[in-house]
Amino acid sequence: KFLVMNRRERTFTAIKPDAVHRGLVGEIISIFERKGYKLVGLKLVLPDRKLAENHYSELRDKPFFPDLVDFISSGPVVAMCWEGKDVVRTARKLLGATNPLESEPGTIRGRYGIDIGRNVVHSSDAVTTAEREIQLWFTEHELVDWDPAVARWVY
Ligand code: FUP
Repeated sequence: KFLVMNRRERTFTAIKPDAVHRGLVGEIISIFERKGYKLVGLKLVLPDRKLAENHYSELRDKPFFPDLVDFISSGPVVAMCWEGKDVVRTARKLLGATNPLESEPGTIRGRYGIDIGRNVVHSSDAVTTAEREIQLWFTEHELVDWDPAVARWVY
């Protein structure tokens, strides 16, 4: 029973405006697809300040909060929901550390980021955070519950 639930874990991942501007959207989606995760939600959003503030509400007292909100609401964000085994923690590994000096070269941030404030991608830091962020960014009917095992046209 645990395994079944675990395999359906979902996370919220976002491609930030810097990465959209730099043409990294396909590359980043590809990394999650090839890792083996299933895309259940995908849209391009221009987040308003309210959404950006709400998304980062836990950081509201940090000195970089105003810049962070400006940045996230400045340009398109690709909002995604990925599903699969341990996806919350694995996605964080694929992203790499927040600080560019600590993100390993093989990770998304390690490969593409040099600035902590423009660090290419976001992904929920815990299962409970993921639930909150998925609800914040997606409506229920925007999440598609599909099963790759029933794709009868793949031979
Ligand atoms: P992460 O979960 O890796 O995105 O990291 P945090 O939640 O700690 O930070 C959220 C965002 O705030 C980061 F993606 C970038 C920004 N940030 C700064 O701009 N300066 C900092 O010193 C720390 C974080």
